[in-house]
Amino acid sequence: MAPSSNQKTTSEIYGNSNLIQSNQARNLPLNQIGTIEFLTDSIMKRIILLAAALHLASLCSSSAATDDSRSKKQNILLICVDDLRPELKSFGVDYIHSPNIDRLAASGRAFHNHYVNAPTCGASRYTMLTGQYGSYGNQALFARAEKLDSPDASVPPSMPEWFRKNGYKTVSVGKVSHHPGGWGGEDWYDNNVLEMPGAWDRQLMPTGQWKHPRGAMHSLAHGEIKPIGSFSENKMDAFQSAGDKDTDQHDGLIANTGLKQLEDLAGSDKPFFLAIGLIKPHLPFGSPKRYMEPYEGIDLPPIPHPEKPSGQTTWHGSGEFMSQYLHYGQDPREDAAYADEVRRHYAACVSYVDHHVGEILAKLKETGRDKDTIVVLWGDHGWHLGEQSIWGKHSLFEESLRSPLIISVPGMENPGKKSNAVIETVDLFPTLCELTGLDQPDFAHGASLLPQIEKPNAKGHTAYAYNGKAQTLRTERYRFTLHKDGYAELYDHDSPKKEAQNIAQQFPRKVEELKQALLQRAAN
Ligand SMILES: [Ca+2]
Repeated sequence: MAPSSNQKTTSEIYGNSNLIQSNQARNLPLNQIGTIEFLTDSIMKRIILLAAALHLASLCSSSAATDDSRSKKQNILLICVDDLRPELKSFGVDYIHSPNIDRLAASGRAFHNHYVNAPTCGASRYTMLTGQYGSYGNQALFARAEKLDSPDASVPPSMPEWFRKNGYKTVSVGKVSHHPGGWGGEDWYDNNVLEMPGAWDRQLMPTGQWKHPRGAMHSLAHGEIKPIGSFSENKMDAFQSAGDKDTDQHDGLIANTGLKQLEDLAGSDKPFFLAIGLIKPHLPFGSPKRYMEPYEGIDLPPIPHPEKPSGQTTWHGSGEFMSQYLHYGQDPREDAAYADEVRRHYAACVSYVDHHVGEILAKLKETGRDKDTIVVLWGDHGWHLGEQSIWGKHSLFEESLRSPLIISVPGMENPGKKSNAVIETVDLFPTLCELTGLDQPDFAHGASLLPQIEKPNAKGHTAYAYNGKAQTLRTERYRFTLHKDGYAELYDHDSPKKEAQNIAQQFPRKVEELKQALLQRAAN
């Protein structure tokens, strides 16, 4: 199973990223990087700084507001975690060992009803990074990049590009956009094919013994990577507990590179936007051995609503999990002991990621930049661990769409109080602009979460999502799903059955009301 070609060292990646920096500058459309805009920017910066200072004075405690760090904009540290459902102690899952993310939640605002806009990596990251709803599919950002090359196309800047244009140094480490590193081409390692042109001053992806970003994306210990064509043969194990060191599985490398970048950026005069993307708990569920220890021999709570839904829904046959990985004849849908084994390995991956989050937060504190850095932790979508008889994502049920979002602002009031407001991923872009005093991106589809950050009891709005076959709208009480053929699902979260019972037939007026609301959201 050892990969055979295209090995590059980390230092080469650093070298190539310098090349990318110059390529990006050359490729930026003139209307986004023109001289007039730069001249205007210096004037705008003063206005923005004044507005930001006034705003932060009201948001922050007096000690934080008088800190020297207010002389520049606050930094952003964005930690993206792949396929992380709210499987965390701070989100109510008691048996999970997640002390570091829990500490972040205790210092900030944990959004317990954050919903992604698309339950798959590429399409969800598109919405987070552009602030706009987009097409469904993992190639959404590459399709956007192609449009940038067209002289007629009008493509608004992405979130990192928006910050970059406003004086931030922007750096991406690991899986931030869909491809770890943000490149396309063979083995996702062609530095001339960018997923997000203009976004990053530096984009880094350590590969180590996994050889290339495609290998690192689906990896296990000892450099094992997922072979191409794994639907039919040469599959890899679905889970694994192996290795003594954190770098014996791949995320340890991403964390180490992220720590170095954080150290470097912390000493810079410029504000920074650093995004670090960890790949676990994405399949295969592999983590170093010690992360399994908290879960050995413990009883897991029963899987809620494990029955396959009847009637037309967005249920699927768990193809990614069942067909692309080895299960040695076992099936968690029919075997409770095997189901728990899978759940334990997912939990171990969560603890592995949590450890790296702890390292990153400790480094931020060590540099002193914790005083002027907004920290965001975002899961790109959820994952069914057997609920509705699904092992995977891609559905439009709660388990696929709900994911953790934590925003911690230095000096914020009521830290540690959770928000139950229904909010969605596209809200992040306007939120970070408001928090840092940047101009609002009027092209973004979301709403700033400043009300919920200031007041944990503030109401939210509705959350819209899509998966290519259907669209869905989550309100505070209901989930309404509309299929392309017009079929409707309606679920009442105030009822004991929640999403285990479609009540659309009984409540046609509610269906019509939510259908109109959904279509209005889809049209925007
Ligand atoms: Ca994902």
